[in-house]
Amino acid sequence: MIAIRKSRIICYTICALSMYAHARAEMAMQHIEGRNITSLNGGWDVIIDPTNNGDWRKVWIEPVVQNDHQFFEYSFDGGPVLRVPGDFNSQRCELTYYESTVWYRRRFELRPETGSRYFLYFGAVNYLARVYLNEEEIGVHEGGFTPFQFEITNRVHEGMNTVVVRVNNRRREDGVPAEGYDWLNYGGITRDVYLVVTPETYIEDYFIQLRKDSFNEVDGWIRLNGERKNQRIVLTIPETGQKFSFKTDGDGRARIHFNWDFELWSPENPKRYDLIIESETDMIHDRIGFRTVGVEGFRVLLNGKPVFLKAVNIHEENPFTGSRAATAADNRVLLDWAKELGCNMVRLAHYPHNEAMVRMAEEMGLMVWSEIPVYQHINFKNPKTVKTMNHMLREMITRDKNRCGVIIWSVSNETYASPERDQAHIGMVNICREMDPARLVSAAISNQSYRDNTFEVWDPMVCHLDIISVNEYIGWYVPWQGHPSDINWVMVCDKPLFISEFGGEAHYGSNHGPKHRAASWSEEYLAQIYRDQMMMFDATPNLCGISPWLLVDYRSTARLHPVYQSGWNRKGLLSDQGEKKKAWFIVQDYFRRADK
Ligand code: GCB
Repeated sequence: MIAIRKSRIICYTICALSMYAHARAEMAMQHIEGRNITSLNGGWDVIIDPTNNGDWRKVWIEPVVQNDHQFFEYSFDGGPVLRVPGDFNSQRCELTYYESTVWYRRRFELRPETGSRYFLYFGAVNYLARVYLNEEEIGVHEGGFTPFQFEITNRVHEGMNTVVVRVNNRRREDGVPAEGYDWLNYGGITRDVYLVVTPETYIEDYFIQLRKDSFNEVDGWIRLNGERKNQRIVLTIPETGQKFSFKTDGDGRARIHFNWDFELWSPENPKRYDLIIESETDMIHDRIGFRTVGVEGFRVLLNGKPVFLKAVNIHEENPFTGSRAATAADNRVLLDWAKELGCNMVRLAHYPHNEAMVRMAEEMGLMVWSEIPVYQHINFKNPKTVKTMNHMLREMITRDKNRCGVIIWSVSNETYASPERDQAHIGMVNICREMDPARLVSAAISNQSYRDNTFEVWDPMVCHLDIISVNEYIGWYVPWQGHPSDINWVMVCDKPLFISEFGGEAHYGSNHGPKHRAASWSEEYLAQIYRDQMMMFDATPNLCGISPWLLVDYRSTARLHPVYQSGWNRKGLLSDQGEKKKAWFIVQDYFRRADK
């Protein structure tokens, strides 16, 4: 009898558990640095859990020994401590290539006040995050490069509170990116964590940019979150002495619409304005620039004038430390190099980089190409994967839509054509246009053929995009089929052409074997690829810009040559120590010429 009852209880429990869905994280509020925040960065206690034992041991529950016979086979106390923000791979040698679970714990003290709301904000956690507060699960987030938050107003208590995060960076067949990619899979709480305090009704989000094709008409919106939906909003631009007033509707939304002759943002004059948005219950400061971007024939126009996109590809990695770029100093190293090269744009590959990087690029006069990690081996047949990529795209646009520096949203890199792929892409392009009609949309494509010196771009997807972005490795993965100046381009539709990737590998200072062989890994071989490419660019009529792959050598588990690569992709114009390869100077010269 007792046995029957027990099995029933077990059955009910299992059934209840299988019905239990994890709560999904909320989309993060706009401009986190402008909020009332307390940093939870610093040392977090961790449990390294390669085989996920922490799940059934319930390590989020603080173990308390009750009697002489009891013990627990886990503890955060006395274990390793990892730095947040930061990837775990570069912090302990046993984690160098680790792709599994690490549990993080951090405590914070609080005296909650009535009338305030509390949020836990994560800049990014790669890849899956499950978050617990005070021994209860509060929700999950999927995706390694976008921010998310949880409201914890009703869960925090006076005194000490404990956050535990289960971080898992295992590659997933249904993930975005999927299982195969050419960069190091840095796991961990890689970006800032904040405790955020807001008023009961707070300014959740806003979009303040110029209307498409306009030089002076701001068209956007502001959204409140909270009980007091109907409020007066005042937008002040102290520098111009302007004040604009709006009213939110029953959904807490106000349309922002006004005209003003702003000094427009451009690489030569990266002008931004201090802006104060004030509701009756909240206030936030931001720095926003205004510019317009569009396409006319084969040209990209910035503020109505043709601009040649002098870009470089960048991974979010500090080569000196071999770790995910996580600090302002890391961002500065990369962007200073891009400026020195002569760039007016950076392609932040292959995922949204940290928000401070995008802001810094804008401040330095660098236009930004921003991308989600819909990369090569993505499984478009799986509706769950498509849902994940759409959500990531929304998170990216939500975060950076007020950054005038961002001129292109890229929805993917080198995906393989199929009906499901096409459908998913059209869906993503529509999301971009709905959320943000004032920017260009593209995707780096590689569905093309190169025969008899004719380069044919046949991927029908490009016709849905504003510019055609092609990754081509002529001279490296594909040998030249004729003289570079005699190249013949065949395009599936007429649009400006951006070469989003090209290049080859060289080991800095390498001088082994004959220079005409790729297997020499020599700088001279790479320099020749660049000379040939430049010749080809000069003969490409609809070219609107180029972006070499890439700024600096970077870590990748896909690069196995023990002498020349040793776990590094060597396509950098700079070595991992920042030394300039010969190809660097060829690009620098080309960018100088492009200005004339
Ligand atoms: C590509 C990819 C980039 C790779 C690069 C390479 O086409 O877009 O992520 O790392 O080639 O080095 O082969």
